[in-house]
Amino acid sequence: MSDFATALHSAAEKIEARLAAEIAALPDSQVRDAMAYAARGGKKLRGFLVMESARLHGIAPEISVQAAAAIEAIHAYSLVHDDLPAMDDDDLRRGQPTVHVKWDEATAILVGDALQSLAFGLLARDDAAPTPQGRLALIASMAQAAGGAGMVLGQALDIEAETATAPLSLDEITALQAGKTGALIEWSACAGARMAQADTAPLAAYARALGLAFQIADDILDVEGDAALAGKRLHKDACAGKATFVSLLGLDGAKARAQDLIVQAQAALKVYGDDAAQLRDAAQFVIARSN
Ligand code: GRG
Repeated sequence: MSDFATALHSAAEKIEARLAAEIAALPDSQVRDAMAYAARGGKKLRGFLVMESARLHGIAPEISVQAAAAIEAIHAYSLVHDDLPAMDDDDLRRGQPTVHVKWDEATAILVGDALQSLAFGLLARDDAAPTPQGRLALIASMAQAAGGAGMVLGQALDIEAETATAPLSLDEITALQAGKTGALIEWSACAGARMAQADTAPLAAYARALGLAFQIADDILDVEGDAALAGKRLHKDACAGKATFVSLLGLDGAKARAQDLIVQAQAALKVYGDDAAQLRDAAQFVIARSN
């Protein structure tokens, strides 16, 4: 494994264990079991960004793992709700039946709600940041990133686009994705600076380019990933006539744009020097990934 893959794997294990322990401490219930199921697996890339950004600011992993678990709880909630019949209506997530398929829709709604509450609870813990001001900054910015000015807004725009008379323009799809997937990625990359009450601007610039590259890579994977080639991945957006970065830029254009964004993301990290090597590698990983 490369240094980056080892670092991502090691962070993912810590984050997953933290999240599993939090969920296991809840009263025994079906919703608790389904939360544990929804929180398992995945790359834990957002949590990794939190821990790397914290390390850049001299914050120990024992502290940053709380915020890393919190963002992964929010991400897991968003996936459970996104998979619901009222939204994307997906049967599989991370290679397993989705929560509403394995249990039912009511359980899936409650799992998302409870994961979101869990996330805010984690950020409010004494050990979520070195100072109360740091914790408050994490909580306030999470409310912004996850809510009606961030991820939820992006998701709402995406749903509206399904019934729009014309496909979205490049600017519109870029704005939609900045909320839907970009806001949580930006929160993650800025989290360490917030904990330390330091400048978030270089990390925000990094994350904005990274988030967009991530979404473009997702659109590319939809048309040429291993699963797509095997006919297993449903590229619903393209099938539904919805605009994607690939439909708007062409496959080669989308790849070139993603690569440009990675160069841009890496350039934004200059101020941190060699300390930001893992974040630079994370950017490359985002466009080279196969899932
Ligand atoms: C329901 C409010 C609400 C929001 C949902 C994030 C989101 C908004 C929907 C996800 C739809 C989707 C599959 C978007 C493509 C990009 C994306 C977020 C992929 C999943 O993220 P990964 O690849 O997943 O980081 P893992 O499984 O590795 O955690």
